[in-house]
Amino acid sequence: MNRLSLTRSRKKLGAFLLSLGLTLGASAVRAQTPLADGQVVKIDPAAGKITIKHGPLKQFGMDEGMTMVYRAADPAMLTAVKPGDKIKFAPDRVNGEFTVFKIEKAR
Ligand SMILES: [Cu+2]
Repeated sequence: MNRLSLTRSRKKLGAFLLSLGLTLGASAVRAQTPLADGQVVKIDPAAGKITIKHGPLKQFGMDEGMTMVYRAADPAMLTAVKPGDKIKFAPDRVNGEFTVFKIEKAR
């Protein structure tokens, strides 16, 4: 291996480690994010989507409550709740798409 290609592969490794770090960082943020309150309006298991009515989520520029569709990070989450259930959920935006990472029934 000549010196130039060694430098190139180091750069690739660096970029890989950086993206790995960003990915881990994002999930760490998710784990810490306080759960939002909401209510299940509709579930579409085939599409892996859930419609949730929720209050303001200022971190996403949602200054007022609304009803909106989220993608479920894991479709299995959608079997644990049904329309009408009050929930606590962990939302985030992934590639511009609102995604829910965790759903718990609220007591
Ligand atoms: Cu919203």
